[in-house]
Amino acid sequence: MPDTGTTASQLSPEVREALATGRPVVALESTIIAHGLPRPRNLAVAEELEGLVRSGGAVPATVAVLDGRPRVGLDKDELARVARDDSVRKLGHRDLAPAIATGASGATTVSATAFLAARAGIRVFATGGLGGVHRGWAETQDESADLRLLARTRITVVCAGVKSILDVPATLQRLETLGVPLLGYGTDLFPGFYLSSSGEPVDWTVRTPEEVAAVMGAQDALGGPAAAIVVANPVPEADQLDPALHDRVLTEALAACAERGVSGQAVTPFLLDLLMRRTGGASLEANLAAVRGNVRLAARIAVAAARKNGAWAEGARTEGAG
Ligand code: PSU
Ligand code: MN
Repeated sequence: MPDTGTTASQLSPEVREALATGRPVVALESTIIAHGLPRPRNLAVAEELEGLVRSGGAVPATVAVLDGRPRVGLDKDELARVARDDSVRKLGHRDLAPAIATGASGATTVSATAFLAARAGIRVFATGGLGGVHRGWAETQDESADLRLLARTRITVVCAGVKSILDVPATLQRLETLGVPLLGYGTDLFPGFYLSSSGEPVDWTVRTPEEVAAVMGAQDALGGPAAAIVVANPVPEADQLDPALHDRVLTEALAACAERGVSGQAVTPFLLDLLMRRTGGASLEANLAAVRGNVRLAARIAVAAARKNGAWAEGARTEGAG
């Protein structure tokens, strides 16, 4: 292969084969595994999420950087390493080059995962909640790199909105300013991550995976600069965190964060962990319910998009190498 001056990601054989034959693939991020969920449950969840993609008829591609090499699709041992190894860092898009150059290992956030997945040719990506504009932005200027990266990356991201620890209206405004299409899935209210609704309206509502695939097709046909499509899929009401408990504990957690001077990359993991402990684990269950729903929906969207592209016929489907 000619040296183009770029570091190619290493695709797992199964993901490579699926992409070459037009089979549906769903990218999964690894920061939620390494830094967003408690051990040892995180590994069980990582495996469960890959299983949900498979039962939806798609191939899972968990993304991470291992020993300085971007990886798209991990085997069982590699997934376990991401879940258990203390030296696994948190890598946003801007951290990729330093991690590669120094041979570091890290879990990828939404920004780094979307970048690597899109570059590998993957069209659909599932996560829990996007990063966004933090409360108190006027003092800290803390806005997740997720937003700007999604504004220039062609990938469809299925999420339960943005994390409710954020300033949700400000984040919605940023998505509008940055030109990122936003679709409510089965709802005209923007989901609230742990909660089914944030109370904020969305302009566009879709109700089936085929409708999402149609938006993807229209965006492709339109051309122009690449942008993501955000599909905001609410956690079912039965699985949401009790809203009163959510509001009370979140206020406490935000105060603790400010008091201890937590900043930068540490803010999101700190808040998610404190919420989990202060809700007796209830926020974790709501988070997991949201992620599971997003992963299932992402698989259905990937299948609908692959069908639409016609390159993939279920009848001709071969079982992958994994
Ligand atoms: N969704 C979850 N849990 C998480 C995250 C998303 O349910 O831990 C992660 C994602 O990787 C997202 C990151 O990109 O949190 C945002 O971190 P920050 O605010 O530092 O950009
Ligand atoms: Mn941040």
